[in-house]
Amino acid sequence: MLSQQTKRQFEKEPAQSVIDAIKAFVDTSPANRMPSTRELTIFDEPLVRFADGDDPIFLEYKTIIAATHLTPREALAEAYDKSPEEIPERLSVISWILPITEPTRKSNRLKKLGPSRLWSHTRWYGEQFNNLARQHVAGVLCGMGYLAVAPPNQSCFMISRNEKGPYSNWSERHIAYAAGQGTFSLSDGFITERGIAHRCGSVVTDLVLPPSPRTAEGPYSNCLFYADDGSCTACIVRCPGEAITEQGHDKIKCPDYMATLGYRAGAKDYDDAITVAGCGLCQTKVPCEYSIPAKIKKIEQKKRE
Ligand code: B12
Ligand code: SF4
Ligand code: SF4
Repeated sequence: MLSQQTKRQFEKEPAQSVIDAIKAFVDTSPANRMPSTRELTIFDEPLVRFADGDDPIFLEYKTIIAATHLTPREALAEAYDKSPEEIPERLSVISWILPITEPTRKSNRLKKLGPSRLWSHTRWYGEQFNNLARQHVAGVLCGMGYLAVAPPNQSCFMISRNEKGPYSNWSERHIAYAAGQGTFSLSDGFITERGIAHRCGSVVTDLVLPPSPRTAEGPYSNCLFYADDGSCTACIVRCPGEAITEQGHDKIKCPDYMATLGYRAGAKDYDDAITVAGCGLCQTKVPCEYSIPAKIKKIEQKKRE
């Protein structure tokens, strides 16, 4: 139950209240703790931004990703068993980025064949926390009387496969792109102000929130390979599965390599409960791990001029 004071604050400053609610959850939830070492958190303070639910980019995703990719309106309609036309006129999408903490990044940087124990725990327990965050954010909004849904937590969420590899009907990196959180990259990873080593989440609601500006020049402009004429290929060298080349990320080789990890990296590194260990070597010990390298390079160039 939300207190009257929380409700009043929410009505007065909806955007700030949503940001505060997500940050407070990340800060205080016991689920954002490494089960192996409770003193370590899994994620740092999140980045929170908003997209207009009817931004035309969501229709473009039906061509860029697949015809099955849901628009925010379709996702909300599915959840409430309504037709998209019955859904209120204005919708917003909340996108958050959960930066992975330093001890986990540091441990993964040392790895060459498969993820560190902390990274695999971030993939497994961190995603369980992310699911709770999705439920929490949707729950707070519903508690305020708004419609709200986290599509990945719904039965309509699907992961399919085509000749390029797996893809979903709600891609949270594409949602983050729509909300101006950053851009894609040579490795496919999503580069934000806090770098590429993160997980992301999202909720659709009919609470009207101000869309965050999308300032990136294009869908790959934060990556040095595209922004600086191929000057960086660090993720190609870093990938033990030979899944990244100058042509991009191979979504068949990558999961095939990850499937062999128990054997290559030593199953003892991961808990028995973990069935997906992840990998993410391409997200650590690379110039985009912490920040937007293309932006830093531009600043350095300006200083020299
Ligand atoms: C299926 C899946 C996979 C598959 C396929 C990945 C992929 N590239 O799609 C496999 C098994 C390979 C995989 C691996 C990993 N995954 Co994964 N995976 C997903 C999942 C469930 C769906 C992704 C999806 O729908 N992709 C759709 C396809 C089309 O996306 P895409 O190929 O990247 O898109 C390209 C084109 O669209 C292109 N593009 C072309 N034209 C245009 C034009 C415009 C305007 C735009 C915007 C884009 C665009 O841009 C993209 C990049 O090239 C998401 C969770 C979710 N619901 O989103 C997590 C997710 C993508 N995975 C994640 C992670 C962390 C990983 C791993 C690091 C494993 C780990 N945890 O250790 C690796 C990293 C692999 C890599 N180099 O990216 C994170 C990504 C966070 C980040 N930092 O980028 C996600 C978002 C999970 C989460 N909720 O945080 N994953
Ligand atoms: S390591 Fe370099 S090329 Fe690879 S994604 Fe990061 S910036 Fe782009
Ligand atoms: S592309 Fe896949 S196999 Fe290669 S480093 Fe990244 S997560 Fe690992």
